Amino acid sequence: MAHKANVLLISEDICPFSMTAKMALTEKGVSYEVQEEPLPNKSELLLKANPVLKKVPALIHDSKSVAESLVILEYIEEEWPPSHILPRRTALLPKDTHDRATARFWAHYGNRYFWETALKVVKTHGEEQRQMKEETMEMYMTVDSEMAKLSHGKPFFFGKHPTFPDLVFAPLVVWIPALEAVGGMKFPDAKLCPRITEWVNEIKDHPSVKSSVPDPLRVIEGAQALHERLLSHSYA
Ligand SMILES: N[C@@H](CCC(=O)N[C@@H](CS)C(=O)NCC(=O)O)C(=O)O
Repeated sequence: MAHKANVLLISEDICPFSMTAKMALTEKGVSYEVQEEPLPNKSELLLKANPVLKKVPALIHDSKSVAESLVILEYIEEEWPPSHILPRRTALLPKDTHDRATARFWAHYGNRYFWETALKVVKTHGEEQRQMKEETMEMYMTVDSEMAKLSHGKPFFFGKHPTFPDLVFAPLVVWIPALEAVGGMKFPDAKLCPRITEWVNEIKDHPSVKSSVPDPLRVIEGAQALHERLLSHSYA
């Protein structure tokens, strides 16, 4: 059963960082409301909730705001800590201290390096886009080999349950088709990246992921609009 909490997430439906925050709240069974921003237009509420960076996602809990998706993940894990007794709540970090640090490292890598580069595949064109595709491909391969070592044959980065890095990379389930349709970037072949291919197949059916991502066609449409908007600016 969802726990009652006064939680509002300011989001954009195609934004991978917003999807991660939705997945974390769902994993914890926290009921929340969503305000989807019509980016590039920003509501007064977003500007008030994240006055420094003015980006989604921003979480408002009991009238206090938290910005940046990785900070939001940490907040959610602390505010609704893992519990075996009712209300049961899943852990979003592994138990071992070193594993926790490693989970945070891969979440940071996904947020700061992977997504920033992969999104540029749809935000750029020409030589710059070619370079972004190459860098994204290299990162897929890095993540593939590291995930293979960390997961010890289990479905997710740190075992049977998704943790921070799984939730950071999980929006790929709807972004892979958009990167291909809008940026011409194919997902690596299963022979090249077997572990991440298996992981995508597993995580796409995970309940908190399924309920937090939009229709892939909507992501393609949003990515196309972003591509056209940014290109018309760069030619202006
Ligand atoms: N590092 C931030 C990235 C957030 C981000 O880039 N959000 C984009 C949408 S996906 C945004 O709000 N863009 C509007 C803008 O930059 O003005 C996070 O993890 O929350």
